[in-house]
Amino acid sequence: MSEQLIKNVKHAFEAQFGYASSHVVTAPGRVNLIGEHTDYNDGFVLPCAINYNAAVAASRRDDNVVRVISLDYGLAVDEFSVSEEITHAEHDWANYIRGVVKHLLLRGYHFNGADIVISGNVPQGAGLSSSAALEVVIGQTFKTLYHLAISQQEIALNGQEAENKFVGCNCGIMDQLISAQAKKGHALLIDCRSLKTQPVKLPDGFSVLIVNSNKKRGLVDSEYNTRRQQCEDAAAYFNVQALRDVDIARFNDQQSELSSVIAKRARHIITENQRTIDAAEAMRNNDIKTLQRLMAESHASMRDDFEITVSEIDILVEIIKAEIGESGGVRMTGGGFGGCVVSLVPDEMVEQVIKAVNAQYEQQTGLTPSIFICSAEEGATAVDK
Ligand code: GAF
Repeated sequence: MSEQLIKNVKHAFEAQFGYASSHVVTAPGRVNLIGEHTDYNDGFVLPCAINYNAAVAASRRDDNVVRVISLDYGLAVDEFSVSEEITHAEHDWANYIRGVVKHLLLRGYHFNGADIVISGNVPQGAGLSSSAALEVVIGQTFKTLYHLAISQQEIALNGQEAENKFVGCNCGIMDQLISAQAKKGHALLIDCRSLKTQPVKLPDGFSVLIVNSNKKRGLVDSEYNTRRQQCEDAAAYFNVQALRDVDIARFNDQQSELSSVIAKRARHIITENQRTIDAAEAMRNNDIKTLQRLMAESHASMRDDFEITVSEIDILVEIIKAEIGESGGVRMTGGGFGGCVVSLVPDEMVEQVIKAVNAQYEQQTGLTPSIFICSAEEGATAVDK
């Protein structure tokens, strides 16, 4: 799938700019197996990168101009100068690029201009991090073109900073970090406080099946920011830097004066952190039964305590759960309010699960699902010269 994407950006570069690109760079979207909304609470997450990417063909320019052509927006063009004064663009997609370039400069990296053609096949608005893939691919492009001495971790932090400060979404670090640092065949257990990562091999004989509910996500940013504020209020109540610092015993002991809504939000984060650590351990031990239970508990916690699922997502989870029983796991993935479910399905049951989803989901919701069988892929990389 991404070979086609790479061909497309290379050919379009030559057709649009009249010469061959010097480099092609890709960065993947991601799916989170468990650990939802824990990243901005300094907690743990367990995502893997998927075989859907943002791809760039690029070459240096020496006139301080960045000229970007987007294949996904009908060859729309954005042009700006390399300067710390970069302002907002007319097109939303271009703001991710401008934000990344501006923040690289603010971090003290020096570089000149670039010709860029960009395209992606990460489904947009599905909770699979098409924005993070875009931020990371641009950081990786300037690193590659100008041999910048920037680590993969800093490319991720820079992408997050661009999204927080330039695009205006207060996201955590998970999506950019997994897109920049993922390991093929593995999920990464990320400690979002220290940013240390531990690769955890995906269980043999299982497929990562993602189903997009195609439920249009509404109010995502405002609901996301509200959840974030509620978590900060809870951390202030417990007098800690972040909810990462509260365990369930302390929560049960001291939560009585919290409002019921804030208590539910905090309980999700505190229990989800522990589930994420336990899920990584279960994966290491090939203990699918435990993994299945933790994913089911995570889903229930997102539905009942954090209140970020919608009925279409709950229906999808039930359809898949009824097929796989205790042989695999399923839960909502990503920020919530629509988007996708992720499931770990034994290879021999994949066809049966797809059949069940196709037969039942549309009938129950009126929406047509999109189904992706994914592999866990490597993070951002320059693919050729
Ligand atoms: C979105 C955010 F961008 C991530 O940082 C994370 O908080 C996630 O929602 C929820 O786990 O993808």
